[in-house]
Amino acid sequence: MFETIVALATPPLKSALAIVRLSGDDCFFIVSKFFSKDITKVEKNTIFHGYIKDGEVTIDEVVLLAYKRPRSFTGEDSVEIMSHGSPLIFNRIIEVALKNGARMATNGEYSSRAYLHGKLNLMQAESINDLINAETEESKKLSLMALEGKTSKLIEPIKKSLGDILSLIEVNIDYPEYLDIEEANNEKIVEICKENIKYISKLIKDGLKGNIIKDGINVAIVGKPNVGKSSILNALLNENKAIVTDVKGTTRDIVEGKINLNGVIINLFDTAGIRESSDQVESIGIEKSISKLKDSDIVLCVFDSENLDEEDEEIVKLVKGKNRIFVYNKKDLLSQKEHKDKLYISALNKDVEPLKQAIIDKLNLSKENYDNPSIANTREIGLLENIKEILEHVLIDVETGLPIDLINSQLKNAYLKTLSITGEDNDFDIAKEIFSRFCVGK
Ligand SMILES: Nc1nc2c(ncn2[C@@H]2O[C@H](COP(=O)(O)OP(=O)(O)O)[C@@H](O)[C@H]2O)c(=O)[nH]1
Ligand SMILES: [Mg+2]
Repeated sequence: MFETIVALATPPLKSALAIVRLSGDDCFFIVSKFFSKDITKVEKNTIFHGYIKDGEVTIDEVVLLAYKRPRSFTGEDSVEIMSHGSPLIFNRIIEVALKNGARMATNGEYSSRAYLHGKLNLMQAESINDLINAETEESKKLSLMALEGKTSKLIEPIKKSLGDILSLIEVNIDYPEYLDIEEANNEKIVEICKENIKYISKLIKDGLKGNIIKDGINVAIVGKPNVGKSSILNALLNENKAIVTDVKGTTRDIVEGKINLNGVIINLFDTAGIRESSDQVESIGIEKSISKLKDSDIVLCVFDSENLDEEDEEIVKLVKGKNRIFVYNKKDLLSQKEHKDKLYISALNKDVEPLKQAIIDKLNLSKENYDNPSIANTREIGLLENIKEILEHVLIDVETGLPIDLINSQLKNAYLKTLSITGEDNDFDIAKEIFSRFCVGK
């Protein structure tokens, strides 16, 4: 039994029109109680014109779309009421719907029902959220490919080959007397595991790239005081966002900005200069800088072009192991010859193009990363990593001669994890967790 849910599908603002959406088993029955026409007999998708009523009181003149299941987004009987876009009107429509037996939809409940009724798989449902939140054209394009089901197709080969080998092993375990059935020998298992490991590694690699295009990356600007970090932020943003002075310790709190480089959102964080400081406020700022540099994807390590000292060396130590770019600022003041391998810029002269290019190079994105579907979702990538680990384990176990039924159970586990990527394992708990991140009305 699917209760009838109601929510506003358009923004809660004044506009020309608003859409109130209902979906559920009793949807047509409930709507007929407050609409001027009886829609309970609807057999196919139909458009109506009529009035929303609360008893004798008319609330609005509307256009109503009735979708007969299964030909609706959710796969249930659904209604979209197009009213005039005044909050007074759409809120009243929701109120009468509630009064007549509907209940408010929870976060992502429409998409979750579409998933439960087999209209969307989990990857597609997740992509709806990505599509709505996409900040660049490029990110929107990737999310759309996922919604269209192109991304889920990437999982098919894993599902197929693991499914094949599992059934082969099962047959061998259950009917050892049928010798003509192809033997699921170790060689075959090893071959399939190796093929899948290779394929999954590529999916993960591409997925992480896709994830950068979809979600952007965090870049921290760090260095000792006065090297020009805030000036670099301002030059990259092309605005005077952070305060710039020649007083050491000017920046204390983290200053944020956002730029779009080749369709990738770069979240920039200008930080307090790192040095020994006895000033309480500055010290807190420095602690923030260090924690920011630790959880950034890329760190821009800024130095003065002219001379490096022990303070700079401390910074180099701090960013050890991070994905980093060494930036030599104040190129305009450089008295000696430029070193050919170093990246020189002048934030003062807004000469930061080489830095932008260095960030783009670090991202290492190819045309394929922008044009092809990829599994760019953290949950999905996590599952791929699990599957890969299991298969790597199976390879070791085959080598050490573990009995086939134990290997079989590991392969089964890998297969189940493959199904949970698309939600075909009916693991509704994962689904719940995902849909709770949606906003109501989707
Ligand atoms: N000559 C020159 N001065 C710069 C450049 N970048 C920043 N400065 C100056 O260096 C001082 C410190 O800059 P600021 O951006 O506040 O450094 P921060 O402490 O690292 O954030 C200011 O006086 C800036 O005008 C540059 O490329 N060339
Ligand atoms: Mg600063």
